[in-house]
Amino acid sequence: MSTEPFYGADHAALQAFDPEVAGVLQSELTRIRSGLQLIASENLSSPAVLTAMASTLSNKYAEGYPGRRYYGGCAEVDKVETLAIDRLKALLDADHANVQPHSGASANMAVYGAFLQPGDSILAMSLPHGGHLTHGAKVSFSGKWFNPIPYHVDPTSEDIDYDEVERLAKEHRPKLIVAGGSAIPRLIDFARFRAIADEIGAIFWVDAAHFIGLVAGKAIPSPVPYADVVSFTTHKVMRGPRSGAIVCKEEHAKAIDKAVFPMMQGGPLMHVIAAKAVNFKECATPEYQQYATQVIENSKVLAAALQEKGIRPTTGGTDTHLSLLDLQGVGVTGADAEARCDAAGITLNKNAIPNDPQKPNIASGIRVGTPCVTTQGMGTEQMTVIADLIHKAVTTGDADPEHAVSREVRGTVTDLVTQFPAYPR
Ligand code: DSN
Repeated sequence: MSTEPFYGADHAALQAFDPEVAGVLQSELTRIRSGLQLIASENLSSPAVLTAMASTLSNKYAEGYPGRRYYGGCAEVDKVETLAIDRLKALLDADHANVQPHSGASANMAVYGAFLQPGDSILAMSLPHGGHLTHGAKVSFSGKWFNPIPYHVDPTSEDIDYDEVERLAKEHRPKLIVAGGSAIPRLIDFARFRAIADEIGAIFWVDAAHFIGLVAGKAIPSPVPYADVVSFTTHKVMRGPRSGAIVCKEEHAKAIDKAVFPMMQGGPLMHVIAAKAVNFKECATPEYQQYATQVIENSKVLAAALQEKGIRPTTGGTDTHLSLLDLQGVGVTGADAEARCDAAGITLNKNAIPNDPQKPNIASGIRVGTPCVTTQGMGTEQMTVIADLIHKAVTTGDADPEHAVSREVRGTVTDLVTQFPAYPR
């Protein structure tokens, strides 16, 4: 193989030509390095993944699929897409994979395109109870073009109310049932969903965007044996490029491929597909599997330590990379907590909790995830320190970065990220 460097990621050229944009790239890296990143849906992808994205594959038009493209010159990108498909199928033990979705929302749109007609009903988790915008929210295409029937969490357990799912399924007989969302801390009972879908002859779709990285790392059970189709993003726990993908049963392969292209998308982003191929290779390593297990262990310790301090994790804890924390007990809103943490060098997001009395842009909760800090090498010992810092910032801090508590917490954050750097120099 040639050792000639391929073009891309030429920092000096960018700095010379466009110092304004180069400056933003540099200061974003500084932001990442200098604080704690606890947003559950973010991660720090590897230099190998970033390099594939900063490559000449970005130039290539390749509508179609490997071996059947609408453009010439696709021999090289065919190789990379085939690698990505084969690696993903092996990683998830799936019949069929489509690696072209540009994002999670694009992947989900293709699922609708493959199985539904406008006006069809879907049964999906309510957004304020932990679902996702693309699962029927009124402001999304999914709520405008389809008829969503929302299911909720049980008021006592705060976990999915499976009895309600079954009742609504029998009552409304939706064409499609979706499991998954953006703020579900517990494992999902895929077998129960499958049984409910089978009772009414519905398609069972799992939106695994949040947790597919844990499945890939063999840290939690897989939805693949149960679901007709599984859509996901590749940049959350999975740590790949900012993108999406779909796996499905062989019988749905044609419908999914046609729905991704030409129904919902045009030219695939071949540089991002190359980065997905790199990421899927990373996910198959023992190091990745260790990391996936550690993400959950860290998440459990962080949630338990916050609970001890009076910040209550909904459902009583977590089985995954995220916890959803109810701040009503400490009398602080999600919006204030987010701002106070931000001022103290801790990035997380306000989040509605089930039956939240606040509006979504204020919210009564925060969502906290451990993918980034685990990528940086932090373990359970650091999680108890982070719980102290969150508690201090939330309950006694201020949105002003110059406030004494912001400064004090930021000092400890600096110590942590110095010991466990993001993108070490
Ligand atoms: N915005 C993503 C999240 O934070 O969970 C979901 O699309």
